[in-house]
Amino acid sequence: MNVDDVLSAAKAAVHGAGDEASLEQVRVRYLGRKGEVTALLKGLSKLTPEERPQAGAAINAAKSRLTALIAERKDQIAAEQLATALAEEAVDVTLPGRRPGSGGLHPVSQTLARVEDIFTGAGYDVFAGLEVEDDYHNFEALNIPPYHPARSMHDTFYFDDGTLLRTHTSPAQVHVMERQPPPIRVICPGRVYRRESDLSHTPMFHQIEGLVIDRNISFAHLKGTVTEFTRQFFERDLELRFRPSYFPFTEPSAEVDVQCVHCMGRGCRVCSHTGWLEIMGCGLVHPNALQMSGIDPEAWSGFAFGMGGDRLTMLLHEVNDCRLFFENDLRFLEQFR
Ligand code: 2U9
Repeated sequence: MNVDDVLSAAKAAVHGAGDEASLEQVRVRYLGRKGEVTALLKGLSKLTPEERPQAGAAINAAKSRLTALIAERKDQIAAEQLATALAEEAVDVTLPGRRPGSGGLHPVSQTLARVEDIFTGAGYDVFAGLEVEDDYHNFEALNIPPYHPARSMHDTFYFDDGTLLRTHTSPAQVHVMERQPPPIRVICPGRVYRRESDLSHTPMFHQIEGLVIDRNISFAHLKGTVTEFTRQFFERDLELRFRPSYFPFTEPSAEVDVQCVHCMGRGCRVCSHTGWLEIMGCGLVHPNALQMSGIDPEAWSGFAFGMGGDRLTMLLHEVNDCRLFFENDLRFLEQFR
């Protein structure tokens, strides 16, 4: 084969190489130690001394040309690969960005707000009070003197300085009575603490208590208030049942059951087949509790009620395990946004 034929075959091969690896194969095939151009150079020895300079110059020229062509093609391939990569990895800057996830109120906070809305709509004030209280406001002012058996039910967290974590929100109402002359209409939502922890008790839980003090307040006012509240809270007309009970701070006292919101009273797992769900405790404020906070029980009377915020949330959303509200698993919480 002569130089021109080898050069034109090599040129075609260089153009046909699509990537660096096949270009390298072409280089080896023509310019390698056993390559075709190298073979032509080796063949020079067979020529006469007269023919050799011209033939040698032609082969060297072909070799330089081919080397340059390979280098050029190598740059081309690199440029093509860069262009493809840029096209594939292109970012569409006109696409909308990812928005940060929005937060939401915890389902129990939503329940507290829902109860507050219902009562503020009826003219009540909201007073959250403080979580650290003293023995007087948490117990004594509520007709729970030292050694009263009710104290043992409250399993209190005490601090060294004589203060304690409130075991109910009732001390908030005591502060309202001390500061404000009747008439009083107030709702007190918040966290309360008791030293108990098992399947149905957590050391911190939520309560919402209400207090009304006015002239001639009777149990009828309490029943009417509770009935209208449950109607608004559950958005249904549900049967109510008042069972006699005992609290040191109310007399008479009652516990209120609502017709089961799941089975409408027919009996199901949620209501343990009784048809009823307990939703609150209530009663007429004990005269001693009025007296202790400077309100004359001969001139004024009142009613009070207390509910568990976590329990109300469970009933409203048909959740059967209160631990779910404390684990803060977003997959659970996001369902209430
Ligand atoms: C004052 C006078 C009376 C608040 C009341 C209850 C009944 C009651 C429980 C409900 C579920 C606590 O979270 S729970 O376990 N509460 O049954 N609470 S009457 O009575 C008061 C409060 C303040 C000055």
